[in-house]
Amino acid sequence: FDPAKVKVIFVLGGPGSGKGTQCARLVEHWGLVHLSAGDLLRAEQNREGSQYGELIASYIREGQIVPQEVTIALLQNAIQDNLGPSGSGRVLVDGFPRKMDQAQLFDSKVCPSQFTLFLQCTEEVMLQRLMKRGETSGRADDNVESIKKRFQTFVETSMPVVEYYREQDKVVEVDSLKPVEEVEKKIQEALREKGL
Ligand code: UP5
Ligand code: MG
Repeated sequence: FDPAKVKVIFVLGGPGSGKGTQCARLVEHWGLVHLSAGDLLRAEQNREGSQYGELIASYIREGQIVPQEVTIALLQNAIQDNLGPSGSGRVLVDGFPRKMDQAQLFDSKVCPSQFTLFLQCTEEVMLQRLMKRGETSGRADDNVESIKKRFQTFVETSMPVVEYYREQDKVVEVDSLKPVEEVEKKIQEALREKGL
Protein backbone atom coordinates (compact mmCIF):
# COMPACT_ATOMS: atom_id res chain seq x y z
CA PHE A 1 0.00 0.00 0.00
CA ASP A 2 0.94 3.63 -0.42
CA PRO A 3 1.95 5.05 3.00
CA ALA A 4 1.09 8.56 1.83
CA LYS A 5 -2.59 7.58 1.76
CA VAL A 6 -2.64 5.91 5.16
CA LYS A 7 -2.83 7.57 8.57
CA VAL A 8 -1.53 5.37 11.35
CA ILE A 9 -2.19 6.08 15.02
CA PHE A 10 -0.47 3.86 17.56
CA VAL A 11 -2.43 3.04 20.72
CA LEU A 12 -0.22 2.12 23.65
CA GLY A 13 -0.77 1.54 27.36
CA GLY A 14 -0.20 -1.22 29.89
CA PRO A 15 -1.97 -4.57 29.79
CA GLY A 16 -5.61 -3.90 30.68
CA SER A 17 -5.35 -0.12 30.32
CA GLY A 18 -8.32 -0.20 27.92
CA LYS A 19 -6.75 -0.10 24.45
CA GLY A 20 -9.17 -2.58 22.89
CA THR A 21 -12.20 -1.04 24.58
CA GLN A 22 -11.41 2.46 23.38
CA CYS A 23 -10.46 1.39 19.87
CA ALA A 24 -13.79 -0.43 19.50
CA ARG A 25 -15.59 2.80 20.39
CA LEU A 26 -13.58 4.81 17.89
CA VAL A 27 -14.49 2.34 15.17
CA GLU A 28 -18.14 2.82 15.98
CA HIS A 29 -18.13 6.61 16.18
CA TRP A 30 -15.33 7.65 13.86
CA GLY A 31 -15.13 4.96 11.22
CA LEU A 32 -11.49 4.22 11.94
CA VAL A 33 -9.96 0.85 11.20
CA HIS A 34 -8.87 -1.01 14.33
CA LEU A 35 -6.05 -3.53 14.21
CA SER A 36 -4.87 -5.12 17.45
CA ALA A 37 -1.40 -6.62 17.17
CA GLY A 38 -2.26 -9.04 19.99
CA ASP A 39 -5.45 -10.17 18.24
CA LEU A 40 -3.55 -10.68 14.97
CA LEU A 41 -0.94 -12.77 16.79
CA ARG A 42 -3.61 -14.88 18.52
CA ALA A 43 -5.36 -15.46 15.19
CA GLU A 44 -2.08 -16.49 13.59
CA GLN A 45 -1.37 -18.79 16.52
CA ASN A 46 -4.68 -20.58 15.86
CA ARG A 47 -4.40 -20.65 12.08
CA GLU A 48 -4.04 -24.16 10.82
CA GLY A 49 -0.68 -24.68 9.16
CA SER A 50 0.95 -21.65 10.75
CA GLN A 51 4.65 -22.20 11.32
CA TYR A 52 4.58 -19.67 14.17
CA GLY A 53 1.80 -21.18 16.32
CA GLU A 54 3.95 -22.57 19.10
CA LEU A 55 6.38 -19.68 19.07
CA ILE A 56 3.57 -17.14 19.48
CA ALA A 57 1.87 -19.18 22.21
CA SER A 58 5.00 -19.34 24.32
CA TYR A 59 5.87 -15.64 23.92
CA ILE A 60 2.34 -14.59 24.87
CA ARG A 61 2.19 -16.85 27.91
CA GLU A 62 5.54 -15.47 29.10
CA GLY A 63 4.54 -11.89 28.40
CA GLN A 64 7.45 -11.49 26.00
CA ILE A 65 7.46 -9.60 22.71
CA VAL A 66 7.17 -11.85 19.65
CA PRO A 67 10.03 -11.23 17.16
CA GLN A 68 9.17 -8.11 15.17
CA GLU A 69 9.23 -9.69 11.72
CA VAL A 70 6.23 -11.87 12.57
CA THR A 71 4.12 -9.03 13.97
CA ILE A 72 5.07 -6.48 11.32
CA ALA A 73 4.20 -8.89 8.49
CA LEU A 74 0.80 -9.57 10.06
CA LEU A 75 0.12 -5.85 10.51
CA GLN A 76 1.23 -4.99 7.02
CA ASN A 77 -1.15 -7.55 5.51
CA ALA A 78 -4.00 -6.50 7.77
CA ILE A 79 -3.61 -2.82 6.85
CA GLN A 80 -3.57 -3.72 3.18
CA ASP A 81 -6.76 -5.79 3.58
CA ASN A 82 -8.63 -3.06 5.44
CA LEU A 83 -8.04 -0.02 3.25
CA GLY A 84 -10.81 1.56 1.22
CA PRO A 85 -11.09 1.17 -2.57
CA SER A 86 -8.85 4.21 -3.12
CA GLY A 87 -6.16 2.67 -0.95
CA SER A 88 -6.64 5.22 1.81
CA GLY A 89 -7.56 4.77 5.43
CA ARG A 90 -7.14 5.83 9.04
CA VAL A 91 -5.84 2.98 11.12
CA LEU A 92 -5.58 2.50 14.88
CA VAL A 93 -2.74 0.12 15.57
CA ASP A 94 -3.49 -1.22 19.06
CA GLY A 95 -0.74 -2.62 21.29
CA PHE A 96 2.12 -1.90 18.89
CA PRO A 97 5.00 -0.97 18.77
CA ARG A 98 6.04 -2.31 22.16
CA LYS A 99 9.76 -2.56 21.53
CA MET A 100 12.16 -0.02 19.99
CA ASP A 101 13.13 -2.17 17.00
CA GLN A 102 9.46 -2.51 16.01
CA ALA A 103 8.91 1.25 16.24
CA GLN A 104 11.89 2.14 14.10
CA LEU A 105 11.26 -0.51 11.46
CA PHE A 106 7.56 0.25 11.14
CA ASP A 107 8.09 4.01 10.86
CA SER A 108 10.86 3.67 8.29
CA LYS A 109 9.80 0.65 6.23
CA VAL A 110 6.00 0.38 6.55
CA CYS A 111 4.40 3.71 7.35
CA PRO A 112 5.36 6.63 9.58
CA SER A 113 2.86 7.05 12.43
CA GLN A 114 0.94 10.31 12.88
CA PHE A 115 1.04 10.11 16.67
CA THR A 116 0.66 7.78 19.63
CA LEU A 117 -2.28 7.64 21.97
CA PHE A 118 -1.02 6.59 25.38
CA LEU A 119 -3.48 5.30 27.97
CA GLN A 120 -2.11 5.88 31.44
CA CYS A 121 -3.29 3.54 34.19
CA THR A 122 -2.00 2.05 37.47
CA GLU A 123 -0.90 -1.57 37.79
CA GLU A 124 -3.32 -2.04 40.66
CA VAL A 125 -6.32 -1.16 38.50
CA MET A 126 -5.02 -3.02 35.46
CA LEU A 127 -4.52 -6.15 37.54
CA GLN A 128 -8.08 -5.93 38.84
CA ARG A 129 -9.50 -5.48 35.35
CA LEU A 130 -7.50 -8.34 33.86
CA MET A 131 -8.31 -10.77 36.66
CA LYS A 132 -11.99 -9.99 36.20
CA ARG A 133 -11.75 -10.35 32.45
CA GLY A 134 -9.82 -13.61 32.93
CA GLU A 135 -12.92 -15.23 34.40
CA THR A 136 -14.41 -15.35 30.90
CA SER A 137 -11.80 -14.26 28.32
CA GLY A 138 -10.15 -17.61 27.76
CA ARG A 139 -6.88 -15.74 27.19
CA ALA A 140 -3.84 -17.81 28.14
CA ASP A 141 -2.18 -14.72 29.63
CA ASP A 142 -5.02 -13.54 31.88
CA ASN A 143 -3.64 -15.15 35.06
CA VAL A 144 -1.55 -13.62 37.84
CA GLU A 145 1.78 -15.15 36.74
CA SER A 146 1.46 -14.00 33.13
CA ILE A 147 0.04 -10.61 34.10
CA LYS A 148 3.06 -9.88 36.34
CA LYS A 149 5.38 -10.74 33.45
CA ARG A 150 3.38 -8.56 31.07
CA PHE A 151 3.68 -5.64 33.50
CA GLN A 152 7.42 -6.09 33.73
CA THR A 153 7.83 -6.23 29.95
CA PHE A 154 5.67 -3.16 29.61
CA VAL A 155 7.81 -1.12 32.01
CA GLU A 156 11.19 -2.33 30.74
CA THR A 157 10.59 -2.73 27.03
CA SER A 158 7.51 -0.79 25.96
CA MET A 159 7.72 2.40 28.03
CA PRO A 160 10.96 3.36 26.25
CA VAL A 161 8.93 3.44 23.03
CA VAL A 162 6.44 5.85 24.60
CA GLU A 163 9.34 8.01 25.81
CA TYR A 164 10.92 7.93 22.34
CA TYR A 165 7.74 9.34 20.80
CA ARG A 166 7.27 11.75 23.68
CA GLU A 167 10.67 13.27 22.91
CA GLN A 168 9.38 13.86 19.39
CA ASP A 169 6.24 15.48 20.78
CA LYS A 170 4.12 12.76 19.21
CA VAL A 171 2.30 11.44 22.29
CA VAL A 172 -1.22 12.23 23.40
CA GLU A 173 -1.66 10.97 26.94
CA VAL A 174 -5.06 10.16 28.43
CA ASP A 175 -5.86 9.08 31.99
CA SER A 176 -7.63 5.73 31.61
CA LEU A 177 -8.45 5.25 35.28
CA LYS A 178 -11.58 7.22 34.48
CA PRO A 179 -14.83 5.60 33.35
CA VAL A 180 -14.89 4.37 29.74
CA GLU A 181 -17.08 7.26 28.48
CA GLU A 182 -14.81 9.90 29.98
CA VAL A 183 -11.71 8.35 28.50
CA GLU A 184 -13.43 8.22 25.15
CA LYS A 185 -14.36 11.89 25.32
CA LYS A 186 -10.74 12.86 25.99
CA ILE A 187 -9.55 10.73 23.10
CA GLN A 188 -12.08 12.30 20.76
CA GLU A 189 -10.91 15.77 21.76
CA ALA A 190 -7.34 14.75 21.04
CA LEU A 191 -8.24 13.33 17.64
CA ARG A 192 -10.08 16.50 16.69
CA GLU A 193 -7.12 18.57 17.77
CA LYS A 194 -4.91 16.46 15.52
CA GLY A 195 -7.28 17.12 12.63
CA LEU A 196 -8.22 13.53 12.16
N1 UP5 B 1 -11.98 -1.76 31.02
C1 UP5 B 1 -11.41 -1.11 29.98
N2 UP5 B 1 -11.45 0.22 30.16
C2 UP5 B 1 -12.04 0.43 31.37
C3 UP5 B 1 -12.37 1.61 32.11
N3 UP5 B 1 -12.08 2.84 31.67
N4 UP5 B 1 -12.95 1.45 33.32
C4 UP5 B 1 -13.23 0.20 33.80
N5 UP5 B 1 -12.97 -0.94 33.13
C5 UP5 B 1 -12.38 -0.83 31.92
O1 UP5 B 1 -9.68 -3.78 28.83
C6 UP5 B 1 -9.34 -4.72 29.81
C7 UP5 B 1 -10.52 -4.91 30.75
O2 UP5 B 1 -10.77 -3.70 31.45
C8 UP5 B 1 -11.81 -5.25 30.03
O3 UP5 B 1 -12.52 -6.19 30.77
C9 UP5 B 1 -12.55 -3.92 29.94
O4 UP5 B 1 -13.94 -4.09 29.94
C10 UP5 B 1 -12.08 -3.21 31.19
P1 UP5 B 1 -9.12 -3.89 27.33
O5 UP5 B 1 -9.78 -2.82 26.55
O6 UP5 B 1 -9.20 -5.27 26.84
O7 UP5 B 1 -7.60 -3.48 27.62
P2 UP5 B 1 -6.30 -3.68 26.72
O8 UP5 B 1 -5.41 -2.53 27.03
O9 UP5 B 1 -6.68 -3.91 25.32
O10 UP5 B 1 -5.73 -4.99 27.42
P3 UP5 B 1 -4.97 -6.25 26.77
O11 UP5 B 1 -5.00 -7.31 27.78
O12 UP5 B 1 -5.47 -6.54 25.42
O13 UP5 B 1 -3.52 -5.60 26.69
P4 UP5 B 1 -2.17 -6.29 26.34
O14 UP5 B 1 -1.36 -5.16 25.86
O15 UP5 B 1 -1.60 -7.04 27.46
O16 UP5 B 1 -2.56 -7.39 25.28
P5 UP5 B 1 -2.28 -7.51 23.72
O17 UP5 B 1 -3.34 -8.34 23.17
O18 UP5 B 1 -2.03 -6.20 23.13
O19 UP5 B 1 -0.91 -8.34 23.72
C11 UP5 B 1 -0.87 -9.63 24.28
C12 UP5 B 1 0.51 -10.24 24.09
O20 UP5 B 1 0.79 -10.37 22.70
C13 UP5 B 1 1.68 -9.43 24.64
O21 UP5 B 1 1.86 -9.62 26.02
C14 UP5 B 1 2.83 -10.00 23.81
O22 UP5 B 1 3.23 -11.24 24.32
C15 UP5 B 1 2.17 -10.23 22.46
N6 UP5 B 1 2.43 -9.09 21.54
C16 UP5 B 1 3.66 -9.04 20.91
O23 UP5 B 1 4.50 -9.89 21.10
N7 UP5 B 1 3.90 -8.00 20.02
C17 UP5 B 1 2.99 -7.01 19.77
O24 UP5 B 1 3.28 -6.11 18.98
C18 UP5 B 1 1.74 -7.07 20.42
C19 UP5 B 1 1.48 -8.12 21.31
MG1 MG C 1 -6.30 -5.51 23.92
